[in-house]
Amino acid sequence: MTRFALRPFVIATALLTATPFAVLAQDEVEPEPSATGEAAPVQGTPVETSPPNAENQQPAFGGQTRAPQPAEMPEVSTETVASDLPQLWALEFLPDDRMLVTAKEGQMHLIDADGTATEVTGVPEVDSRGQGGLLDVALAPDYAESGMVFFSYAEPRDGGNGTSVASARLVLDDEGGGALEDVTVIFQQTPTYDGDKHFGSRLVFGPEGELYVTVGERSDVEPRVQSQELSSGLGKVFRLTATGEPWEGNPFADQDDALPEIWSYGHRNTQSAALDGQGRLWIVEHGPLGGDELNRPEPGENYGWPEVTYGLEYSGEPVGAGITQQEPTVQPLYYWDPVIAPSGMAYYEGAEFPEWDGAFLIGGLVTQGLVVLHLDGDQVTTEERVPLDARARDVKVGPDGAVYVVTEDRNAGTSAILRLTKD
Ligand SMILES: [Ca+2]
Ligand SMILES: [Ca+2]
Repeated sequence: MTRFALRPFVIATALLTATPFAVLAQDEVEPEPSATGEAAPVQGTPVETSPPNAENQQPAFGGQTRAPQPAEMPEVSTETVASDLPQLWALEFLPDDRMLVTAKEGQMHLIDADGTATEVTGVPEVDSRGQGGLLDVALAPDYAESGMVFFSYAEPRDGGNGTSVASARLVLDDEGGGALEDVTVIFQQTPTYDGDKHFGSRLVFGPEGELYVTVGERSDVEPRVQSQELSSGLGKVFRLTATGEPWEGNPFADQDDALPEIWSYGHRNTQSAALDGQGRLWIVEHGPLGGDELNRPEPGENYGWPEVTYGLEYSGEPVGAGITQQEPTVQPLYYWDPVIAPSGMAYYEGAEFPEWDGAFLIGGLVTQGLVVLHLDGDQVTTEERVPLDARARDVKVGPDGAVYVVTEDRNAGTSAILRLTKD
């Protein structure tokens, strides 16, 4: 069963209750044309109006889900920067303001200001079946001097595949493209598993140059329980050096039978990660049927999956014993039911959208747009949505302060890049 398969009763629910700002779309089928824009959002009321998948669950604290919409919501203008690109996964801006993008099937491209894409050669072979492929890319903190880039991908291996991280030097050419040189695999998530789901991943450099790597737990019932096992690399956040060694001071470095690269555990499938203004790592995890989670992973902590979750199995049955809260697992700071299906994530600081200063912008695959979370400390105070009528795969704040969103059309196997400015 795939991550996005919805059962018929859920589809029926969506058809009956979908509203312009709570589109619960069946993910394997192109959704009905959205009614986006026909009604104005109402401040003070939650943007999510569909019924939860899990009817009888209670949040651990007020505001943990369905936060109200903010008083100030900007009008957003959208223009298409580039279209008919291969299906993309990730976007980063180079210091020269060009965009470096990864394509799921295993290519990288540089995109210039007029939307022209030119290939970057040297990407290793990837396993692009299912949710696999070439995944995230990150620039080294010293990229301007070193030219080093890091990328994650579903690596074909003996006996299956797994998420791996490689570094390379990006050598730009005079034709608008470039080449990856000195490609080195610095980290391999283990164990290898023969599947096509839940590879994660995101790569985020922290303020000291530490590299956070988020991964998945490979989805199936047999491997997913390894999220709780410290000897397994499934369902973890890792903290590494740029050469893939455990970062000094990692929480399990001195513990027998624990992987020293682990930062936190009990995660499901994390495709969304960003630093906040204080340099702290935040992530958003895919839940199953309900139960997408915002977390701020702290060292050595257990985030519960698959023993503690607000999500249900895709069958509608409880996950495990159906436990939503249990010490000492850490509660999500916020959760969604029904899901948004989180992809990329950015922390907004910029002049274009003063209303969004200090907010997280999260791409929604199922919700087909941006989710904007405003916080006070670690508490989510408001949630707003920016409908884009397309699956949002990655989100970045551009050097101009505009918001850039990678969208994908899986049926066509194409992507576009949208530029969002204030109307
Ligand atoms: Ca990235
Ligand atoms: Ca959790």
